[in-house]
Amino acid sequence: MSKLAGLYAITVDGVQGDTLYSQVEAALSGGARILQYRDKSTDNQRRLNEALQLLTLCRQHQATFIINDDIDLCLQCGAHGVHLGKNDTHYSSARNRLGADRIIGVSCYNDLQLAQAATRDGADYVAFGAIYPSTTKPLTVAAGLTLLREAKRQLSLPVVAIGGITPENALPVIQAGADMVAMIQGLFGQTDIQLAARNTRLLFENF
Ligand code: TZP
Ligand code: MG
Repeated sequence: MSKLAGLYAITVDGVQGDTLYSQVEAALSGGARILQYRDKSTDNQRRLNEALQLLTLCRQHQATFIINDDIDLCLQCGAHGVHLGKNDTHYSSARNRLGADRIIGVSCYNDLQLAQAATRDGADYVAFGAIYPSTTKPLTVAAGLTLLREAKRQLSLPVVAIGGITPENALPVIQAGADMVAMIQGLFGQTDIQLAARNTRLLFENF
C-alpha cells in the first residue's frame, strides 16, 4: 500500500501529553497509516515536545506524520509534511520553505476547482469534506459522496475524505474512491481506539 492511503488519524485539539500519546499509540497499533497533529494552541514548547514524541511513534509504526498548518514546527521536528487549510500559510510559501520532498496536503472543502489548482501547484494530496455532519467542525460546508466520486474521476492526486466519518459509515466513502479516510471523533472519541482503527483498516484491506 502506498504511503498516502488508509486511515488518516487526526489528533483531538486540547488532548495533550500522556493521554495524547496513548491515544495515538492505540490508533497506530490498530493500523492508522497517517497521523496529523492538529493542536491550535500557541504553546510552542509543548507543541514541539509533543510533535517529537508523535514522530517517534509514527516511525515505530512506519506511519506518515503530518503537522496541521505550522511550517516552522514541521521543520523543527522533522515531520513528513503539513496540511494546509484556506486560512493557513499559502501553498507556494509552504513549498518554498519545505522543499520538494515534504508532503503538502490541501483542504478543498467541496471545491473541485481548488483541487485542480492544488494539483497544478504540486500538492501531494487533496482533502474534501465534510462528507457527513461533523461535531468537531459543525459549521463547515458539506461535501457528499457524489462530489467525492467526481473528484476521483477528475483528479490524479490521492484524495482524503473528512467529516463525521466513523468505522461504521466509512465503507461507502471508500467505495466512492477515497484513498484515505480522516477521523477525529470517529476514532479518538471511541472507547476502544485500537479496535476502531483496526476495523477501518480491515475495510481498506477487504475493499
Ligand atoms: N474539516 C472538515 S470536517 C473536519 C475538518 C477538520 C473535522 C473532522 O472531525 P470529525 O470528528 O472526524 O468529524
Ligand atoms: Mg489548518
